[in-house]
Formats: sequence, C-alpha cells, structure tokens
Amino acid sequence: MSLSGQKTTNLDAVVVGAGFSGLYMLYRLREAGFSTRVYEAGGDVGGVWYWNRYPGARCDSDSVHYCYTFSDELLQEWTWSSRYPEQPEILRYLNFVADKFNLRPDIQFNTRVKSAHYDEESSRWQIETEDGARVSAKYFITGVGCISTANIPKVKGLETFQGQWYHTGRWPHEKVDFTGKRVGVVGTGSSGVQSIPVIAQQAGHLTVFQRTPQYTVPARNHPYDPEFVEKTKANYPEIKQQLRESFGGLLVDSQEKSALEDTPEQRDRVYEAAWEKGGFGFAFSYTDLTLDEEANKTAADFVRAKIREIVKDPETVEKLSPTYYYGTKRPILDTNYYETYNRDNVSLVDVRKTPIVEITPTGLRTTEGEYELDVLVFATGYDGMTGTLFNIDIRSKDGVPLKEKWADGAETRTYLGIATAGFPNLFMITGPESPSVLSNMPVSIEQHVEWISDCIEYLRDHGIETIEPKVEAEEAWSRHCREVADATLYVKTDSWYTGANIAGKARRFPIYLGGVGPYRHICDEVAAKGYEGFSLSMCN
Ligand code: NA7
Repeated sequence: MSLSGQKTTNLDAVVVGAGFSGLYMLYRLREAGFSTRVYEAGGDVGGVWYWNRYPGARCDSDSVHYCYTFSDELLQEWTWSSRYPEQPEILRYLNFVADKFNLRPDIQFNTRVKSAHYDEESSRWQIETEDGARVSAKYFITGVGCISTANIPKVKGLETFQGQWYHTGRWPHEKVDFTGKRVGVVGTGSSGVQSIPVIAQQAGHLTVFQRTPQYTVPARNHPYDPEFVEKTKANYPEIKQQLRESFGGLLVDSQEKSALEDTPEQRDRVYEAAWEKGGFGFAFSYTDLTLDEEANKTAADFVRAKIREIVKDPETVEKLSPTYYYGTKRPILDTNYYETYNRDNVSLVDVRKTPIVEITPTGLRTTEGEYELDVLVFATGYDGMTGTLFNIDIRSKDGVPLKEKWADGAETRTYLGIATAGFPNLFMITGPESPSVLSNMPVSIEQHVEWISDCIEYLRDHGIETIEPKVEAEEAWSRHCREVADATLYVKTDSWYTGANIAGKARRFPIYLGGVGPYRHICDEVAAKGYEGFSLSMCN
C-alpha cells in the first residue's frame, strides 16, 4: 500500500511512450517473459505520429527503411504506398504493428507519468502517474522521443487572440479548414516547410513569419511501383544489414571523398544529380560537408543558387537565402517549398529583422506593423533531446532530479546515451549522446531496444539486481561524444540540436556523431565484455 492508501502494482518494467520505441520495447520484454506496462500520454499508439497531424506531415527517410525490421513477417505483410508517405499512413502502420503483436492490452493510454523515483532499499523504481496511480518496477525505460515537448513561444497576448491557433506537434484530430482564411505560420523548420505549401493552396492569404531561412532539398516523393516493392521485400535481409552498418541508418548514394577534390563543374553535376533524385542523399554528397567550411560553402552556394533560380521576387530571394553552415540544422526535404513563394497569396516576413512584438485579438504585430489573421500556426518546434525527460520528475538513488544532474556543464553526461550514473536500472531509448536524431530513427530505436532487452535478460540470467554506469565510464563517453561533435560545424550553429531554441537551456551537442554502424559495435562490445563500464550488483 502507498501512503495515499492506493495499492501499488509491481511490475518488472515500466516503459514510457507508445511510439516506435515503446511498442517494440514492450514486444521484446514481453517475449522474454517480463511483466511490462507502457504508459502513453496520447489516446492511442503512434508517438510523434499520433500528435503531428498537420497538413503535409510526412516522414523524410524512405518509408521502406523507415520501419521496423525485426519481424520478417511484418516486413512482408506491410506495403508502403510511396517513398515518403503522409502521417495517416505511418500511423496506420503503427496501429497495424500494435494489433499484429497484440500490444494494446499492456498499454495504458491517456496517462502521463509524473514521477519516477529510485528506491535504493528495494532496488526498485517507484513510479507515479498524473492520475495518482502508483507502480513499482525493477526497470524504468523511457521511449519518450527526442522531439515531443512542443515549444510554444511565450509571445505577449496569445491568450487574447480571437482566431484559432495551433502548434504543428499538437494538431487537432479534426480537419482544420483554411479555405479563404488569413493564415499566419510562424517557423520554417521541417514542420513549417512541409505545411506551408499545403496551407498556401487553401488559404485566402498566407503570411510566413520566418526567423531563420532554411536550406531545403526536394523530397521527390513518388508512389512505389510494385516491382520495386517486390524487389525490396525480397532483399530485406541484406537491406537490414546495410542499414545497421551504415553511417546514418539510411541507404544513400554518397561519394567517399571531399567536396574539394572535385572541380566546380564536377561538383555541380554531383549536386544536381542529388537534387534531382531528392531526399537526404544531397546532404551525403561528400564526406566533409559538415566538417569543412570550404566544402560546406559549395553545398550552401548550390542551394542558394537554386533559390535564385526558383523564386521570382529578388527581395523574397534575399529573405529566403540561408547563411548558416549548410546541414548544421536538421536537413529539410520539401515539396514545392521555395516555389510556394511565387504564389500571389503568400508573403514572407523576416522576424529576425522585424521581431514579433505581440499577438493581438485580430492578428500578429511585429516591430513593423500588424498582420490581420484568422488562423495562426506555430511551427516552432520542440524542447528537444531532454525536454520530455525533464517533464518527468526522475530522481536518482540519492534523490537528485535528472534535471539537476544534467543542468550544468559542457556535456549531458550519459553512458552510451542509454544510461546515466546514479540512476540504476534506468534505460533511455535513443537518449542524449546516442546517434538518435542524426540517424534514421527506427534503425536506432531497434538497436537500443535490442541492446536493452538483451541486457535485462542478461541481468536476470546472471542473478544481477542492478546495473548502473560507472562515473568514469560516463565521463569518458560524454567527452568522446563532445570531441566528435567539436570537430564538426554542427556546434557552430544555433539549432534545437544544441538547445539554442529554448531560452535558458544549457548549450551542448547531445548527439553522437560517430555513426550508427560504429556506435552499434561500441555498444555490442560493451555488452560482450560483461557490460564493461557499468557497475553490476548481485541479488541478495
Ligand atoms: P524546428 O526545426 O525547431 O523549427 C522551428 C522553427 O520555428 C524554426 O524556423 C525556428 O526559427 C522557428 N521559431 C522558433 N521559435 C520562434 C519564435 N519565437 N519566433 C519566430 N520563429 C521561431 O521544428 P520543426 O517542428 O519544424 O521540426 C522539428 C523536427 O521534426 C525536425 O527537425 C525533424 O526532425 C522532424 P530558428 O531556426 O530557431 O531561428
């Protein structure tokens, strides 16, 4: 019994989140015989694909690679319609997975985990949900996603707005009708770039409020032809292996050389071919685009030239032309993004030059003037990487909140991006300092889930009660992670990767850039050496 008189449920594992991570974690743990419950804040499965229902939302890794590969049967049964399907299709896929493996009975929806405190005496996590239920679990596993806590700017006057306003990551289930309306979109990251061309087709007038212009490359989405699907399904064992060994969890044509080894004419041909093919291949055209300033400039110049070629109005070209290092914010894929600015019903406001002052009952006011709006869309992103973890009051064996442990310093401080010292039996799927958001997420998720479930089975089979990183192993990993990042241009750009989009957030680069394949080998070696770098304590 808990102090409140409520009965405490005892489980082997509690998993937070029923997206790609949580669904597979549940499947693996249940298969291994562990009693497991998943808590999910949303009303159904899907994670990011449950919440992100904005117009134009779609994946930007090829769908045949943006999926689970753990079940051959699943790979054969599910057929993707196109290269980058829209959100409803991806959500249908995750529902299909949940039904196929009968996962729903162990998922509690509409339930947010409020706190998870480690109790050293019982060697268990004491978990409380927002509705007051208490659960005790040996293992606490977060599958909360890296970008799931919406960043809604604290603009004066939002509560006075008489129109409708939405955040792309908290989109309503009902269709939002923009027909004939005066719409404002704030933000031009992936969500803005995907939604702007679609909204523009319906809106009476669309005003885009842009703070940082972006490099974006055509997605070139297209339906898959049946022959391609058949061939892919036949080759999945090989594809799966290639994805797992690859740098980014993607299969792209990349040239294993510096951009500076080619002549300007050769480079143009390479970039043009990648532009025509569409997708993330452009970002991998050469090996040093995010390493070397001069190499980077060649890709940046190419995209800026494309903007000049596509967009008719010179003033808009000027506003749309990015100046940061190409690829150091999340690369974006689009369908007719730059072209959209040639429409008569679309205008672009540079809110870096003329900042947003307030939202009024009838619109949005910048230092330059007021824009009358019926609908306002915030495509303003997320408190990424740590935001959602910090929303849960996670406390160490010494009662230290995770948020406090990670408050200061140049590094987030994890071991392998999976665990953190002081928090025994806590596992983070695609946690900070793992490849996570700079990889094709399902590939990284599968790797973590398999590593974690293998680890938990090992603990059980060897009579081990707890596992926890040694401080020195954690320090070495965090340092390695930072050193790899410091050798790149990523750290020189303000982005949600570095936390610069959230006021007061520690500025770091909590993503491992050593590559998905090499990272997998590091993790496997740690396990093969009996979980080297972890302290293991035996059951009494
Ligand atoms: P992003 O990529 O963080 O983009 C958010 C955009 O919103 C970006 O253009 C921001 O400008 C802009 N922003 C944020 N706050 C403000 C304020 N206060 N005023 C004006 N503009 C603002 O989020 P997305 O949802 O597009 O994409 C998230 C990830 O989802 C994406 O990277 C993929 O992994 C999928 P900034 O660049 O910070 O100047």
